[in-house]
Formats: sequence, structure tokens, C-alpha cells
Amino acid sequence: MGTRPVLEAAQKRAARGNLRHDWERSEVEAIYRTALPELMYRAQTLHREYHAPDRVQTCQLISIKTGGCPEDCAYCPQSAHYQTDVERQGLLEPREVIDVARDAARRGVTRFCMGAAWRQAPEGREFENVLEMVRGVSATGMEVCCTLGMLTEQQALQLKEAGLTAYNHNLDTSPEFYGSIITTRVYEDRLKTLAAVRKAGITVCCGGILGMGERETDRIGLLHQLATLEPHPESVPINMLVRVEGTPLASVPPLDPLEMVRAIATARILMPASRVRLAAGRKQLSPEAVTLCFLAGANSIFVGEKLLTTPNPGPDEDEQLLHTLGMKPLESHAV
Ligand code: SAM
Ligand code: DTB
Ligand code: SF4
Repeated sequence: MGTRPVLEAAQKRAARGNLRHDWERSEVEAIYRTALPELMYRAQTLHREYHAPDRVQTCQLISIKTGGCPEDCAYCPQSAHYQTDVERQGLLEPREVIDVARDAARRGVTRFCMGAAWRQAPEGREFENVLEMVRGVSATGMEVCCTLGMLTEQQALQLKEAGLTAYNHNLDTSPEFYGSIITTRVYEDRLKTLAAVRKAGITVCCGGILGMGERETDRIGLLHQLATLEPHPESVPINMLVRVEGTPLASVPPLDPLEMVRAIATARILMPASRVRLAAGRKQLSPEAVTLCFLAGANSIFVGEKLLTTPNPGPDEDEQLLHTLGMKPLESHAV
């Protein structure tokens, strides 16, 4: 290890001692409602203590199994409960996925996330194929993330063994609002899978969606849940709802982008060492709003033309934006 990584690791260790997991909901509320200039100043100050302010992690998504999901998540175009334009696609072949990953690594992407429209990860041949994908992606040197729905402890261990570094499993919103969005599972199911992931030694990627018609208190409730997980999720995706025709949330009023900014700044203050990802919804945000999200402490984005099934800004647009802002992708360690 050179001097810089050693220093960084030491800083991280020292910083970790200061992390709080006992946030009161009222404290989260007070932070969220701080006057914007003060909120941004506090978020930016912490951001600089823990992260390089000009760096952003680039992650690429691939949908390895698309549509036909038995869950009824009101935001999701892949739920079998709703009539959307998403074309169903069975599990891709490991080779196909690994080829896409290698290409992403060559382009400097540092995290690769495989998403499947499952209620829970399957057993048997399909799961074996997912493990093969994880092994192949892991060999590129990128961080490897999966989001496959609920997992058993055994499956989490097998994924870890195959080289999985992160598992995405979102809490999505506050416990109070959850039942208005999803009826086919409960908050506790999510927390159980998150515990299995932790137990297996896989890092946690956990966040939520804003703009689903929730109240401000629900956004605060979500952030409170995330910040009281111990340890904090290493990665916190903040999605702005992509409103998709055919889903029950297709015509909810659009979210004020400043709510994204406030939520990101609050996440940065509550979980200063975590990566906060400005996830879905970038295509719907202006370059100015995206810039404010970066200033609030977002330091990770999804790149590539597509998220799972919906459009994302293309590589040219992203390159231009980062260039204009004088920001750079994290250095790639791909092999
Ligand atoms: N089925 C698995 C699950 O739900 O955990 C993995 C795939 S699921 C599509 C991954 C995440 O995508 C969801 O938890 C949700 O937060 C996010 N998501 C789905 N549809 C979205 C939309 N229309 N807008 C924003 N985020 C969305
Ligand atoms: C996350 O929080 N957002 C990503 C990833 N984790 C899996 C997914 C966003 C999906 C947006 C809707 C779609 O493209 O289908
Ligand atoms: Fe299924 Fe995940 Fe979509 Fe819910 S969010 S319907 S679990 S794919």
C-alpha cells in the first residue's frame, strides 16, 4: 500500500469513531428543515472531512431478469400487477452479463450492479448462474453489487463466497408510508434480509425513493431508519421516482428537486462516511439541480443509457457535466 491509501484508511478509521447511530427522529427532522444555506454548509463541511469533494463514483446497472415480478411495489414498472411497456426477459446468460461488465470496467466504471425482478432470490440453477455472474464480474476488479429481492442467510454467504462486495436492498420510504406503496411484503422483511447481508460480511447498499406522494415526515422517517442502522449502509441510493405509465404512481405530482437536495444533504450529515448516490431520476433533473445534489454531498451516480428499464443520461451528457463542474470519476482499479 502506498502512503495515500494508508492515510486514507487511517482517516477513515479515525472518522468512524465519530459516527452516530442513535439519531432521534426529532434531530433528523431539525437537520432536514434547516435553512438551505446552513444545511448545505454543514453537509459540505462533513463531505470534505470524509471524501474527496471532486470525485464521483460511477456505477453501472444491468437488469439480469426483467419484469413479471410478483410484488406490487406501486412505483415499479416490473411488477406483474401493472400493465406497463416493460418486456419480460428471463435470466440472462452469465457470459452475456460478464461481457457487459468487462466493457464497463474498460470504460472506467468502478461498480457494477445486477438487478433482478424477483421477490426473493431463487434456489437451484438460476442461483448458480447468478453466482457465476458474480465470480465473473468480481474478476474485473470492480465492486460487485446485486439486488435480487429477499435473501436467506445461506444465499448471502454463497454470494459473499463468489466475490459479492455489496447488496442493494432499499427501505424505500418511512415505515408508516410503506403499506401505501407495497402490500406484498412488510418493512420487517427488508430489515431481515439486510441483517443476513451484514452477517455474511457483504456491505449494505440501502436507500429509498422520493416523490411517491409521501409527506416530508416520511422522507425524514426513511432517513432516520437508514441512519440508525448499525453500521450505516456503506452506500445510500437516493432515487427520485421515475413515473412510469401503467404504474399506480404514474401521475403523482413531480417532486420539487430541492427535496432531493435536502434529503441528500441530510443523509450526508447523518452518515458522513457513506457513499450517497444520486440514483434514479437524474434524467428528470436539470444540470443545476444535479449540481446542487453534488454540493449537498452526493458522490456516486449511475452511468449508462439505461437504469434497469428506464432511461438515464448518456455517457456524453455525463462526461460533459462532470467536465463542466471540474469533477472526476473515482480512479478505476479494474484489471
Ligand atoms: N426486486 C428487487 C427489490 O425490489 O429489491 C431488486 C430490483 S428493484 C427494481 C430495485 C430498486 O429500484 C427498488 O427497491 C426501488 O427502490 C428502485 N426502483 C424501482 N422502480 C423505480 C422507479 N420507478 N423510480 C425510482 N426507483 C425505482
Ligand atoms: C437503486 O436504488 N436504484 C436502482 C438500483 N438501486 C437497483 C434502480 C433504479 C430503477 C429505476 C427504474 C427502472 O429503471 O426500472
Ligand atoms: Fe419486484 Fe423489486 Fe419491482 Fe418491487 S421493486 S416490483 S420487488 S422488481
